Amino acid sequence: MKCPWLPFGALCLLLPCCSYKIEDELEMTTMCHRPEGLEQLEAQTNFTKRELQVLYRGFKNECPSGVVNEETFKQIYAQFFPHGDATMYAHYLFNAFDTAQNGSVKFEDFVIALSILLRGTVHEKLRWTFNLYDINKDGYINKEEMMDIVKAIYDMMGKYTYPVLKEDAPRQHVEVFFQKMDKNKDGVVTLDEFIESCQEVRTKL
Ligand SMILES: [Ca+2]
Ligand SMILES: [Ca+2]
Repeated sequence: MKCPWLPFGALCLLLPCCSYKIEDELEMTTMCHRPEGLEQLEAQTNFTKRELQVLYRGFKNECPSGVVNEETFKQIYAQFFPHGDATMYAHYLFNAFDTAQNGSVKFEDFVIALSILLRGTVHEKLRWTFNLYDINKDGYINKEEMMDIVKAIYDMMGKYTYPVLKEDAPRQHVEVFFQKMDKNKDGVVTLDEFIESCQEVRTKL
């Protein structure tokens, strides 16, 4: 069975119990974990109580302390991209998960983001991605922020993946993306502009 996380690229690597196994695991899972506030989480996410229990078990296995910090994100990504430098991408991704901006991601934060990325509407997924790109969280994506994220992705992939990549390739990509997204040409991309542009791409595909 194909992993449903593939469309989200490297993000799937954060899942210790990759979601395509959830159903299998449900068969054998024992009800030993009862994270607090499960009812509330069930209401806040698109997961069932049993799925939440499986996810919780995987989370606790990987992170016995119950929280993930930025260093954990970096370690996970470094394992999967040994030929690249994933430090910056892991940093930006962590900030997108760390909605309270307090340096740690709890199970609740993790599962709410996961629910959006796996089972959210297109609109919810795009809103989450917008927040990832909006590095300083001021509600706009500027060209520098887009450049930083794209560069971080190129760094993570490393030189082995794109041996013929030219030095200025990231900048050229960003220029093209930005021109398309910044509809009113005011130098920043708003959430509405972002969603509109992404949906144009979707309908063309
Ligand atoms: Ca911004
Ligand atoms: Ca604009």
